[in-house]
Amino acid sequence: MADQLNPRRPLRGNYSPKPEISALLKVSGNPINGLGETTRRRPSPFFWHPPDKHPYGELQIVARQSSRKCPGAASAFQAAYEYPELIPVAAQRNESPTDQLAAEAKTFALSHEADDVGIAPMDPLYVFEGYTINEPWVIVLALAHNYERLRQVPSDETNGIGVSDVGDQYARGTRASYALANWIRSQGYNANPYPGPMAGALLLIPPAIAAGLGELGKHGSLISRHFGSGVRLAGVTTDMPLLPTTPDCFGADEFCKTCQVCTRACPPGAIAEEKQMVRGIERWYVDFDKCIPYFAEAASCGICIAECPWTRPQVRPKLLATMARRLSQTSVE
Ligand code: B12
Ligand code: SF4
Ligand code: SF4
Repeated sequence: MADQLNPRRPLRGNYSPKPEISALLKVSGNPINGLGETTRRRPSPFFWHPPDKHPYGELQIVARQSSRKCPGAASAFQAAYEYPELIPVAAQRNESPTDQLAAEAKTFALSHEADDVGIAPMDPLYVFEGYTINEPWVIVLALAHNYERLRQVPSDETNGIGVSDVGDQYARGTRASYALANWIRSQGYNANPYPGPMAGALLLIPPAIAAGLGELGKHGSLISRHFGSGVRLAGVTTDMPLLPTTPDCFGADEFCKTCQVCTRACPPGAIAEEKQMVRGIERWYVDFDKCIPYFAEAASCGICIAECPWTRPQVRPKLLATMARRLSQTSVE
């Protein structure tokens, strides 16, 4: 098993946070996330927002330092923060029909580093409290990880390959989202990019699910039929008239109900076995208070997305076939 092969990975139950890290977790993150709340509301600004917007500024600094000290990671993340200039919106509009504009935007994204692309109407519930997004459409881009690199997480001073791949994919997300925003601007419409690694105004997983890029997994990340959980997201909001893409339910949510790979692999045991009520929606949930100390100590961790069976290129096609069979049987019954 990967757990035993990877000397940097403590087994579940063998990890306890360093006291100096625990001391920095002064407020529980789960009430901020709305755990147990039955009414729908926008997400509160949280980790990876400016430190004056949340109570985890010091933990954020520790987390950043712990990833950057790994070989190769500092330059990989640096590239993710190299934001190109945004060009002014052209005076002349591309007045092509909506379906053609949507097709052109997708083609542009796919030829500028995006590995998958989807479109969803903007929903205020995607926007963090205290921020405003005026554009009516969100285009979500998927950037696939290199599995052989990702599976080497967690990283440390002896091996920075996994976290460097995280930085590399964020850098692709920055380039891809800025390129698409600039292309849309060149067509006479407004557009704004939302790349990682900082959170920005836009929560990315819900619009990605609505746009058909995948399903929410038990580990709290999106699972794509093409890349499993080994995928980063970036967004572009725009007033270019577009058409939505449809959600993609290929059986990941159903599979998670009986799979326990991530719950067992997560060293602090942060991944809940059952769905929880969070801001008015019953869904998979990760306990922030348990995840964040290990995340901060272990160079952004990432074990859950690397270990998910859907992420393994040899396993994914078999799971897709099994779940397609299972879903078709359920729909017949
Ligand atoms: C803050 C943040 C974190 C925080 C807190 C996460 C948390 N869940 O509490 C920390 C630092 C712990 C973290 C860790 C990780 N993160 Co993070 N994180 C973010 C960030 C910047 C904002 C998300 C946030 O504020 N969450 C806090 C609240 C809002 O969380 P929540 O209510 O539980 O909602 C989460 C999900 O349940 C879902 N969700 C929310 N509302 C709804 C509604 C519906 C209907 C559904 C179905 C789902 C859903 O989306 C939220 C994503 O965390 C996003 C980027 C972005 N702008 O969205 C990346 C992001 C979610 N992280 C990502 C990843 C991959 C990770 C890690 C694996 C680390 C790593 N090495 O890459 C771990 C996984 C931990 C985990 N299991 O959640 C990716 C996920 C990609 C994917 N395949 O889905 C994102 C999208 C970054 C990116 N640009 O690609 N992260
Ligand atoms: S990122 Fe968090 S939830 Fe995922 S395995 Fe690491 S500690 Fe667990
Ligand atoms: S490891 Fe298993 S339970 Fe966890 S997200 Fe992947 S499929 Fe779902």
